[in-house]
Amino acid sequence: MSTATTAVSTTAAAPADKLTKKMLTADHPTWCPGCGDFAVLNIFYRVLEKLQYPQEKIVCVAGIGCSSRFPYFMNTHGIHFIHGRALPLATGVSLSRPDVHVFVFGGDGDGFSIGGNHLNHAARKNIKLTYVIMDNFVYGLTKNQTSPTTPVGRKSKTDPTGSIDRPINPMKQLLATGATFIGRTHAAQVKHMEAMFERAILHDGFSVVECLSECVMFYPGAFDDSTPRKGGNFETIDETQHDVTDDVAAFKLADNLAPGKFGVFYQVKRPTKNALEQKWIDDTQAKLGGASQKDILRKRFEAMR
Ligand SMILES: Cc1ncc(C[n+]2csc(CCOP(=O)(O)OP(=O)(O)O)c2C)c(N)n1
Ligand code: SF4
Ligand SMILES: [Mg+2]
Repeated sequence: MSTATTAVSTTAAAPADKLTKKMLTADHPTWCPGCGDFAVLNIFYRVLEKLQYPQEKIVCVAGIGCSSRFPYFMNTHGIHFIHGRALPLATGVSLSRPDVHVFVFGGDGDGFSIGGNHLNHAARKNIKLTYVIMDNFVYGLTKNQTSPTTPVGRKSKTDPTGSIDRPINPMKQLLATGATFIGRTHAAQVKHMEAMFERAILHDGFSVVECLSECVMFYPGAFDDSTPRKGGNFETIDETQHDVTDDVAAFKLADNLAPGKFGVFYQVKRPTKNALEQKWIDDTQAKLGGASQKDILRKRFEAMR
């Protein structure tokens, strides 16, 4: 696992080993006891154990935040990067290394606030990666500021009299980006979370899952209305009634966000930038009699002098 910002680790098991949770586990997570992020980590281990990707072919990238500490807890390649900048870095990894599986983790602030612009572009380009947004409706790491998903009226350090800004609607925002797989789940609903992660990972394109994950330290009870054991209602999308390829229907589904629906809002097939770019490289190389990528680049730079 990564031990320093921007360092990529190389600890990997022999490819023949069966991938287990023990092998995937790195540092002891430093989250507060009861933080929803623990369940996200555990389910991610479980899905990777099921998929059995070679350990050295897994890359976890994150920005900054409590949720963004994720790569430290994974014994895979990992990069803890700049706040809001995980996606551009992960884009580069995904495009340059077609052999690896790229995962991005972060919070609502990292993804929808400072990183919002990058989210648009990674999604519209349909970069092959899976992005899990651990949404706790607050900035946790910096100890309780209003985030883009904080409900109106909620008091925080930056809004001592209550937030006056309308929060974003994550599902509508994600639909507008052009992401080709959009799901929503809840850290307290582990079976559902597992199914969402697995479907997202198996999607060939930019897959993103918003996962409600309670910050027990600064926003306890934020998701009680969607937690049955606390009297809430966890309502899942019935895919016999909802056509996941219909973006207008997905927008309508996203109207109810308190507590909202859970499941796959949208999924379509569209060529990834990875595939399109590879074709362009292959065609160019064929046209230039099998020249190497390095030679093609060198020639291009010479022509620009
Ligand atoms: C460029 C930059 N701006 C601001 C910060 C301070 N900062 C660190 S994490 C964070 C927000 C974290 O909130 P979120 O992404 O929701 O993650 P959480 O801690 O809630 O999991 C902020 C504002 C920073 N590290 N870098
Ligand atoms: S501050 Fe909140 S989000 Fe951060 S580790 Fe603690 S409970 Fe989790
Ligand atoms: Mg947050």
